Amino acid sequence: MSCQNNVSNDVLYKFNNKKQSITFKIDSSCKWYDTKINLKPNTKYIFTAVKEEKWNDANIKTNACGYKPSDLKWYNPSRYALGLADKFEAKRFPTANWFEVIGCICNDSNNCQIGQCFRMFNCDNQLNNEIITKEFQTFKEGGKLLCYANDNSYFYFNNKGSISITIQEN
Ligand SMILES: [Ca+2]
Repeated sequence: MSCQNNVSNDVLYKFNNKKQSITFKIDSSCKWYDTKINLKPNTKYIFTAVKEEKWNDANIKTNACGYKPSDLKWYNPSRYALGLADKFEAKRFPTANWFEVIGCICNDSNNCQIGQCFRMFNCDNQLNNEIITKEFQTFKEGGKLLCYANDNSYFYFNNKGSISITIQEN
């Protein structure tokens, strides 16, 4: 399945008042998912996903925090292939998990630098409840929010499914 980016081109979502929230679905097969959401500078945002909502990297089912090769069963060949790939920093955002949601504040996906991207959730330290979240993320510069499932640039073809993300301005 190729990338489905269903956000209409002529709709530019904006947060008009505080406490407003916007929910959208990121398709894992999109190298860049353009949310059309403009985030403001120096404003607090809360990002949330549901732990039970899953998407697939080939045959690996995971959630918005993704997975580490060591999470896979010993007999899964991906465990070793991806472990080796990690040594070469083969995923787009090397310090995040495979298939973790990455956000970028970047108006042009062709010219988006890694420094404009961030881990959308606090995946190294999640509370044991049914949501995945990161509270009070602020950005020095505002701009359009682009997202992706963290993967190797050449391996989006075997990605399936999408995950709902909610952003609330606090
Ligand atoms: Ca993949």
